[in-house]
Amino acid sequence: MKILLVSLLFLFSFETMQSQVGINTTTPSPAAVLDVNSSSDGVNFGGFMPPRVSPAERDLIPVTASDEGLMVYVINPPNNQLQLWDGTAWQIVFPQQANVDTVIAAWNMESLTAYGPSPYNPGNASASVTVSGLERGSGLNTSGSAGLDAWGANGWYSAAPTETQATAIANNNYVTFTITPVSGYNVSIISIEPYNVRRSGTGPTNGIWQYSIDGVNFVDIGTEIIWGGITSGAGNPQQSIDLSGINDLQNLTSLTTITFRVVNWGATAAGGTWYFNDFSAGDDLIIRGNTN
Ligand SMILES: [Ca+2]
Repeated sequence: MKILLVSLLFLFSFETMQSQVGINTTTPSPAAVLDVNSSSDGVNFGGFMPPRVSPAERDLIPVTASDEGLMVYVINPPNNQLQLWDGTAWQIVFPQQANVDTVIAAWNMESLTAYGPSPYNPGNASASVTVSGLERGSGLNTSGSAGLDAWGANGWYSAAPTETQATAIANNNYVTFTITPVSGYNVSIISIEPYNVRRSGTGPTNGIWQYSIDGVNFVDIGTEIIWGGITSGAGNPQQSIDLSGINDLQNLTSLTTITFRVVNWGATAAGGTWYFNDFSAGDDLIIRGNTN
C-alpha cells in the first residue's frame, strides 16, 4: 500500500510539473491534461467513474454559466442518466433520447355528442406523462344541439359589443388541458400536429393558444388565429404549431405541470359554437414531443 501511495504521489508530482497527470501511466498523452490508463500491470483493469448523485444531490451542485462541461451520473431508477451541464441546464448525454417526436397526448373526436365530456381524457398518452382532459372554462355552455364528432362548447359570446382576447380570458371563455411528466422522465413538448376547428356562423372567429408553467400566468404561443368560415362538418384545417423553440416546454420533469389553453373571442351570439373537430380516421388533436 505504501509503495502504491508513494508511486501515485510520484506520478502526480512528476506529471503535474509537466501540466499533465497520468493515472496508471508514467507517459500521459501529450494531448491529455489527465490521462487515465485502465491498467498498470496488464492484468487488473478498471474504468473511469464520474461522480454519482441523486437528482436532489445534483441540484445542490452550485453550477454557474462558467461551469459548462461539468458531468455527473444521475442515479434515478429506472432513468439513470449521464448528464452534462451546458451552462444553463443539465443535458442528457446518455441514454440518447429514447422516444423522439413521439405522441405525448392525443384525442379522437369521433363519435362525441353533446359537445363531449369535460374533462375529456386523451385516448392516447405517453407513459412518460400524466395528462388531464380537455376542459371547458367556466364561461362556456353546452346548451342546445351540438355538432356530431366534435368537442367544444357554446357560450363564447359574453362581452358585447366588442370581445377581445382579454375579455375572453376575463370571462373564462377558453378550453384547457395539462401535461405533467411522470417522475423519472424527461419530456420536451415539440409540436401540435395539424388539427381542425369547426364553428357555427355566430361562434368565435378568433383565438390563440397559450401555455402556463404555474397554472396562473399564461404566455401566448404565436399570434392570434383566424379559425375560418367553414361551418359544416368538414371544419377548418389548422396548421401545425412548433413548440420546440419554447424553452419553458423543453426538458420538463415531474416538478412542472404545463397548462395549455385556447382562448376564443369574436362570437356574435350566445349560441355560437366552437369545436375541436373530427377530421381524420384516427386522433384529431395530437401533441408531440421527445421523452426519455
Ligand atoms: Ca378522428
